[in-house]
Amino acid sequence: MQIRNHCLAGVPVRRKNNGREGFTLLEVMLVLLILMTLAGAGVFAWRNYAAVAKERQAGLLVAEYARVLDAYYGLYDCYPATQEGLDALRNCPPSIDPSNYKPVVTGEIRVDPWGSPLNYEYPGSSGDDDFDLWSNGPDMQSGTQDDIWYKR
Ligand SMILES: [Ca+2]
Repeated sequence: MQIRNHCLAGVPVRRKNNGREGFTLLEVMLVLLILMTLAGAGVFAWRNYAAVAKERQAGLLVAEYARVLDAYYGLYDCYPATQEGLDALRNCPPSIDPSNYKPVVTGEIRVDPWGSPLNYEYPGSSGDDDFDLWSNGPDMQSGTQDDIWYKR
């Protein structure tokens, strides 16, 4: 890019470049529009990724507590009753002799990625000697389509 300067009566004058050097307002607006579209698509993709990651995390949490419940079953030959809930994994429930009780979980019972406690019922809906365990999912409501269930 060369700019030629001319002198008119001793005053330097910059010559017009007939629009070839620099960007028009339309070009700048078009570039901004493209950048905003790409940024919007990036934010959407990231939110979708974060939602999928939380659902996977909830599935892993449910599976982890199912294994802990099986460990409990291995020790006491029963699952905790619905009323005893997952708290029976760390505090002696009424159905177990306290002198024989050892907690299978230390610390708090973890909640799902949306902050809701897991749901637990025993006996479960299968009718077998098994439990139901599920997360409420993103809507934090039980009994809706986004619930995340433990399945054997
Ligand atoms: Ca739900």
